[in-house]
Amino acid sequence: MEDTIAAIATPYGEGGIGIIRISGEEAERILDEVFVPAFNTDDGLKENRKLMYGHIVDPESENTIDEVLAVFMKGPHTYTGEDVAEIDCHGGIVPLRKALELVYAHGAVPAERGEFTKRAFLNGRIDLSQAEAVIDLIKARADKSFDVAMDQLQGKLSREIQKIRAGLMDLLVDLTVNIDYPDEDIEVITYEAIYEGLRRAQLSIGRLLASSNTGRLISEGIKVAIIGKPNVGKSSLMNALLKESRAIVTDIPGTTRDTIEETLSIDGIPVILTDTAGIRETSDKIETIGIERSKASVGSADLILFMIDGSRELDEEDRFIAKHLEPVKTLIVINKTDLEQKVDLDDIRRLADGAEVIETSLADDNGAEIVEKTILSRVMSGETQQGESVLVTNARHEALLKEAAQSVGDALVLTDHKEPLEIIEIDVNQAYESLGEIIGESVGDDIIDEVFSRFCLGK
Ligand SMILES: Nc1nc2c(ncn2[C@@H]2O[C@H](COP(=O)(O)OP(=O)(O)OP(=O)(O)O)[C@@H](O)[C@H]2O)c(=O)[nH]1
Ligand SMILES: [Mg+2]
Repeated sequence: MEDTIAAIATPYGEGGIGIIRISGEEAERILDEVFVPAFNTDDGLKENRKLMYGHIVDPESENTIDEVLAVFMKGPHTYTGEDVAEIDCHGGIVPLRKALELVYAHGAVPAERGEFTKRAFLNGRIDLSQAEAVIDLIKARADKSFDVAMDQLQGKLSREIQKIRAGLMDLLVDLTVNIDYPDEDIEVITYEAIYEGLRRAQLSIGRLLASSNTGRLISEGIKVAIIGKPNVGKSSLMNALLKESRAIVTDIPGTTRDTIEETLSIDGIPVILTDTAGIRETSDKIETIGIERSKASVGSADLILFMIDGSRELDEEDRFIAKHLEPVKTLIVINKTDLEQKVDLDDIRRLADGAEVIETSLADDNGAEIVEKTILSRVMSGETQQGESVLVTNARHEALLKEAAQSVGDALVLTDHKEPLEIIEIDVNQAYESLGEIIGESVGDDIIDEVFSRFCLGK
């Protein structure tokens, strides 16, 4: 953290402005050297947080590099917690590169991915789960994904974790006192009290874990694959959900040859939708490859829309596909209900036992609505529907919560068996540590590096 770092903070390409961000002890000196204000102010550059108009000038050659606005912000009340300077250049590749090179020539070093946010974390301005929320916020593809990231950035998850940890810490203090000074005149902790404290932690951790499935889907998007034999209306459904004619639709079976992926938002939830080639026996080389891809997308999907043409009788092709689907991940969509129906609902239920079945007609303008509603209810299933609850969106957090739940569970069993306090204390401590890793207390450098490697440059 001794280096002063610099990077372009805006996306690569053309735009109104592009911003160079500098952070570290040398930020003020570097800005002073490369920036010439157009107007003399009494306080000069030292005037904190004042946006100044002027030019970036190479002091050696006296060449003007760009016409800019610049600001200096004294730490610690900055994004990184350090002294920060920002230069608003013209948003082109060349002015930004030239200005950045000059900044490097005057002593800054290139920032690594996420290094500004990493410094904010290391300087204690935000905790690790808040830092992770920053990148989720940037990558959010739909409104709800953004909302949960914003909640996390503002510390909603951190506070919940701290509350559980505080409860465990109370337990640890009581346990330690009773272990270390068993003969002293102090209040003796009862197994009942330990049990109660652990139970409370277990419930809170369980609530967070229960939200993680929904949380992940909201944050990363739910992967939905439309599967079925040829000509059942898969591409028609894709187009209806996207509200544009993205995929080719014809009455010729085998129209779609390759998988098509598009992202859309249903009520603020990102959905990554894949239309696939109809699965059937074929000798066509291209179609065969397409069908392989269809099968592959079954594996990676969170939800499979298995489409069946209601106007035709179930056949071997439908049965073959059904055999390869997991019922819990499958939603059977019987399409073409506007035509005379030849399928038998009971047959279909037998086809994929336990899978939910809906009926629709894409000949109808609102045909996709029932599909949208069902996808939504899948995402928002369970107890996580209340807007107020904290959602766990991150796989790292989920894994640590599971570890903590395991330790608390073990401690509960030991308490139940009235095992020695020393042994119980080990598990309670372990749970406390696992939860601490979520907010970045007691985490190793490798984990920190991994978290920030997901970031973009300049953030
Ligand atoms: N009557 C009626 N026709 C439909 C309905 N949905 C789709 N179709 C028609 O069915 C035919 C096949 O539709 P597609 O969407 O291309 O079917 P697909 O499943 O993508 O077919 P492949 O790409 O060949 O696997 C087209 O002529 C559609 O217009 C529906 O609900 N009712
Ligand atoms: Mg198609």
